[in-house]
Amino acid sequence: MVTHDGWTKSTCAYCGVGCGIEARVLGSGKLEVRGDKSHPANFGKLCTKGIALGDTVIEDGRLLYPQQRIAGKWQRVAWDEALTTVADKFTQTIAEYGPDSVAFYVSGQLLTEDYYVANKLMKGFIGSSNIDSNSRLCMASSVVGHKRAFGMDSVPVVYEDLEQAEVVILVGSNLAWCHPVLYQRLRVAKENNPDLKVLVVDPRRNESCDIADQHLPIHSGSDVALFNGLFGYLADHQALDREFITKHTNQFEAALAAAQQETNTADVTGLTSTELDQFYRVFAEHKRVVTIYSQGVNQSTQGSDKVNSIINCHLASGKIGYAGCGPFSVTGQPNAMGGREVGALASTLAAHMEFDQPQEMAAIREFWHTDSLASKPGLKAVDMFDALAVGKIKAIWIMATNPVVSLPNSDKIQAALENCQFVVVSDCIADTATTRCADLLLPAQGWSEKSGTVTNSERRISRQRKLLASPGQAKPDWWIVSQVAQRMGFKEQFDYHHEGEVFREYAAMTGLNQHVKPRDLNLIGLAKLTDQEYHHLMPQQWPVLEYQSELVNQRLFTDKQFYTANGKANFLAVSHRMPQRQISAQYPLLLNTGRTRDHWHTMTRTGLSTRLASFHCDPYFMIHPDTAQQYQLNDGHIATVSNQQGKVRAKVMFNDGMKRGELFMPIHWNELTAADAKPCSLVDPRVDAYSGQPEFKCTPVEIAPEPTPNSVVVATENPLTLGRSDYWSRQKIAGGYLYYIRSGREVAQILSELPKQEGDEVSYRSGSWHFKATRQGAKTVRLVVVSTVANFTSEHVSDVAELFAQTEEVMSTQQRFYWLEQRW
Ligand SMILES: Nc1nc2c(c(=O)[nH]1)N[C@H]1C(S)=C(S)[C@@H](COP(=O)(O)OP(=O)(O)OC[C@H]3O[C@@H](n4cnc5c(=O)[nH]c(N)nc54)[C@H](O)[C@@H]3O)O[C@H]1N2
Ligand SMILES: Nc1nc2c(c(=O)[nH]1)N[C@H]1C(S)=C(S)[C@@H](COP(=O)(O)OP(=O)(O)OC[C@H]3O[C@@H](n4cnc5c(=O)[nH]c(N)nc54)[C@H](O)[C@@H]3O)O[C@H]1N2
Ligand code: SF4
Ligand SMILES: [Mo]
Repeated sequence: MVTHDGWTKSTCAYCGVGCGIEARVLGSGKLEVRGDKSHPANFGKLCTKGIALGDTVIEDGRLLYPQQRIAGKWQRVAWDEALTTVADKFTQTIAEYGPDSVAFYVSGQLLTEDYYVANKLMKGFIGSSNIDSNSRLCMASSVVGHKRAFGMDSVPVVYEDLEQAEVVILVGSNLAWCHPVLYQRLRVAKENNPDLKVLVVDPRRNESCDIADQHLPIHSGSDVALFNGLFGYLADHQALDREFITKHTNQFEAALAAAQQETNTADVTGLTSTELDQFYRVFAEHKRVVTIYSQGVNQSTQGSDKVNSIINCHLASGKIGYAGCGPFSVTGQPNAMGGREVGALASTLAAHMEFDQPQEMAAIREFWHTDSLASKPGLKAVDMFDALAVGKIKAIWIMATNPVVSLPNSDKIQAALENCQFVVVSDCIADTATTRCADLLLPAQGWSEKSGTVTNSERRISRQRKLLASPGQAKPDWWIVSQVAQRMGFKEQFDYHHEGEVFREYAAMTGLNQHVKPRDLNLIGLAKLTDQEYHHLMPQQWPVLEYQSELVNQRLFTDKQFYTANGKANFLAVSHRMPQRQISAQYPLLLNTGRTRDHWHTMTRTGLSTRLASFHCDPYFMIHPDTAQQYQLNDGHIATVSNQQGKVRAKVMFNDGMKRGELFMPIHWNELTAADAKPCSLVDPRVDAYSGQPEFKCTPVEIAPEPTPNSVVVATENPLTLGRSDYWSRQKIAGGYLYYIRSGREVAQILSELPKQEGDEVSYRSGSWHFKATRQGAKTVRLVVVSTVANFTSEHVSDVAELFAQTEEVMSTQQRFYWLEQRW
C-alpha cells in the first residue's frame, strides 16, 4: 500500500542504505516523516538525518525559476527560452567543435530515470561519452575491483548477511556516522549474539569503534599490504579453500606469489605482529565473514588494488556466495547504484554493456534507434575538468552535484568553470559554490517533489514518491533533459510524458544483457509495468526476472558462477605501493577528510535544519592532543592548515583516537557556510590509474595556530555576505542564521564592516560583554553579541540562538540582556 491514513511511502534522500520512509503533510503544511516498518533496508528505523527530513523541505534559498546571466546580471527567463538556449548552445558547439567538446557532469543524487535519459542523450545521440558522475569520487574503485574479479560490477551480499555473519570487518568505513541504520542493525546483531566479532581497519579510531572487538590503526594507504599479509597467512595456515580455488577461480598462483612478496607487513602497516596475528586468525577461523569497505579503500591512488586485495582473501577462503559472508562495498549516495546500473559513467556504455563488445554496441544501437552511438569511453571527472580548464570542453551541464566544493583543487575547478564558454547548472538551491559559476540555472525538483526510483547498497530498487508540490517552476531532471534533447532534434526518442515510461524503457534495456552476455543486472520483470504498477512498486532486488510481490533476499554467486569468459572469478596480483604524496619537513602532517554525523556533503540540505546544525556547528580538525601540543594548538581555538595548493581555517578539536601526526577534517563546510573551510582547496587531483578516483584521504599539510582573541556572534534573519579576513562560520537557527566570527582584528572594525540592517537599535554593555539588538516592531531581526574575553562556547552560541527567536511580546530586549548577563 503506497498511501494509508494519509501516509505515503517513499525513500530517504540521503545515504546508500536506502531506508524506507512514510510521510504525511500536516495541517500546518509541515512534512512529518517516520520510518517504514515494512521496508527491508531499515524495518522502521531512521537516523538523525532521516528523522530531520521534514525540516529540510523549506523554500529558503530555493532556485525557483530558470535564470540566465546576461551582461553579468541574473535575469529570469521562461522555461521554453531556457531549454532552447541550452539546446542551441550545445548544438552549435557540437557542430563547430565536434561531440567531445561538450560534457555532462551528473550525480548519484539523480533518480535512475534522470540518469537514464542523460546517458541516452550524451552517448546515444550526441555521440560522445563525456558524461561522468560524482560517483567517480565515490564508487569508481569498487566498480573496477568488481569488474576485474567478477567480470561484472555486482555487489554479492545482502543486508541480512550482517546479522548472519560471525565476523564483520569495517575497512575505511565509518558506518556509525555514514550508514547509521546499517550500523544500528550491526549493533543489535552483536547485542543478540555477543560472539559476533566486529573489527575496524582505519588510521583513526572512528566512531564505529564503539562496538569493535579490535581496532587496527593502520598507516594511511597501507590496506593492500594488510590484505596481502592476510592472503599469505591463509596459505601458511591451511586456511585456503582449495576446492573453491580450483573449480571456481583463475590466476590464483600469481596472486598468491605477489601477496607473498610482501614480507614486512608490520612495518608498512604500522601494526604489531600480535595485532596482525589476532586479525588474521579471526578471519581464517570463521566461515561467515563480511568485509564492508568504503571511502578509506576507494578514495586512494591504489583504490582499485585495495578492493581486489580484499576480494582476493574472500576468494582464497571461498567466503562468497552463501549467507553471512562476502566482500561488501557500501554505496554512499542514495542512487550511486542506479547510476552504475544505467551506465552514466564515462568508462562504461549502458546497462552494464561495454564499448569493447561489438555485439553489445549493436544491440544498443538498435534498441535506441540511433546511428550516432559513442564508440569509446569519455573523460572521467578529473580529466573532464582538466579539459574544461584548457578549453577543450566548451559547454558543460552540471546536474545535482557541487564540484567547486567536492572535486580536488577547488580553485582550479572554479577557474575552469569561470573560463568555460557555457555552464548550465541544474540544482534545487539558488546560491551554491557551483551555481555562482553558471551562465544558466535550471530549477530542479528536490526530494519530496520528484518521483522515480533509486537503488541501494544491496541492489534494492525503491520508489521515491512525490509528497509535496514543487515551489516556483521547479521541474524533474528527466523532464529537463528530455526537453533539451527534443529541441536538439531528437523528438521521437525523448518523447517521455511520465517517469514510469523512462523506467520501463530502462528495464527493457537491461534485458538485452540476456542476449548478448548474461549478467545479474536484469530487470526484465519490470519492463512491462503499467503506470499503476509503477506507482505502487514495492522494493525489488535485482536481478528481477519476475515482479517480486514478496520481499526477497537474493545473494549473488550462490551457484559459484561468475561473469568472466570461463565463468570463474579472477584473483588479481596486487602489490602495496606507498601513497604518492609523502609528508616532508615543510608539510609534516597528513590530512584525512570525510564526514560528520549530521551533515550531508556541501550542506545545501542538512544546512537548513536547526536540529542537524546543532551537532557540529563549525568546521573542525580532529587532532591528537600530543600533536596539538607540538604545534602550540589549543582545543577550540582556530588554526590554519595549508600546503602549496591552498589554505583552510577551522576549529581545533582534540581527539585521542587520532594517530599522532594526522588530521581529520569534514568535507561539508564551504564558502557559503564558513570563511576558508573546504578541504578540497588542499587536496591535489591525483587519481587511481584504473578507476580515476581521486586520493582524498592523505594530503601532506602544515598547521599553525591563528590568534583570534576577539569574538562576535551575530544572529540574523537574512544571510550575511562576509569577507575572508576573519574566521567565520554560519549555522541555521530558528528564524534565521547564526554567524560566529573570530578575529585578531579590533571588534569595532569587525562591527563597522557588517552589512547594514534596517531597524531600531538597542544596545547594552556589561563587563566584557556587549549586546546589541536591531528590531523591526516586535521582531528582532539582528542580535549581535561581542566578547572581549576569548571564546564563546557552544552553550553561549545556543543561548544567543534561543534569545533571537523570542519576540518582544514574550521577552523584551532588556530582559533578554539581563537573562544573558545572569547566565554568563
Ligand atoms: N552523515 C553522512 N553520511 C553520509 C554522507 C555524508 O555526507 N554525511 N555521505 C555519503 C557518501 S556519498 C559516502 S561515499 C559515504 C562515505 O562513507 P565512509 O567511507 O564511511 O566515510 P568517510 O568519512 O569518507 O571515510 C571513512 C573512513 O576512512 C578512513 N580512512 C582514511 N584513509 C584510510 C586508509 O588509508 N585506509 C583505511 N582502511 N581507512 C582510511 C577515514 O579515517 C574514515 O574514518 O557516506 C555516505 N553517508
Ligand atoms: N576532500 C574530500 N572530497 C570529497 C569526498 C571526501 O571524502 N573528501 N567525498 C567525495 C564523495 S564520495 C562524494 S559522493 C562527493 C559529494 O559531493 P557533491 O555531489 O558535490 O555534494 P552535494 O552537496 O551532495 O551536491 C549535490 C547538489 O545537488 C543538489 N541537488 C539535490 N537534489 C537534487 C536533484 O534532485 N536534482 C538536482 N538537479 N540537484 C539536486 C544539491 O542542492 C547540491 O547542490 O564529494 C566528494 N568529495
Ligand atoms: S541511514 Fe541513510 S538512508 Fe537511512 S535514514 Fe539515515 S541517511 Fe537516510
Ligand atoms: Mo560518495
